[in-house]
Amino acid sequence: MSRLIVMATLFAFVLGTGVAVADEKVLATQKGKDVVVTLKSEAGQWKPGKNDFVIEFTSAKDKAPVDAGKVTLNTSMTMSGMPPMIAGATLAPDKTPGRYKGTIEFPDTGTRQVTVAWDGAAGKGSTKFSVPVR
Ligand SMILES: [Cu+2]
Repeated sequence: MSRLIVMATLFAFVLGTGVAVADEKVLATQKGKDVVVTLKSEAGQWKPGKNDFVIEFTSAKDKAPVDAGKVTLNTSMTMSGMPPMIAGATLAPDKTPGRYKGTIEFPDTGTRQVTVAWDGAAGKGSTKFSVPVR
């Protein structure tokens, strides 16, 4: 009886994990000295309108999840003849350590300069990279 329950729990766990991984494609990865920041979403790219995405922080040494504490993500796009277009994301920690869920909205296509900043027990840092919206 108890073995059945263990089996069922394990099965549900493997199934749950498998689905979560299969559903997400990498948008961008930025490797820092200590931390690797990975941006993922179901579509694997950002589009105009509302976008759901995930940020994961892992150790550059052993790929273990890193609790990044308070995380912010801001984007900017330079367009000629007008001030830069700024968009920020709302981020909330997910159930898994080092994993954050976010939503961001873009009015148009074009390459965004993305700045991710974090401040937690494991340290403070920030990184910049670019992501196309198409
Ligand atoms: Cu624009």
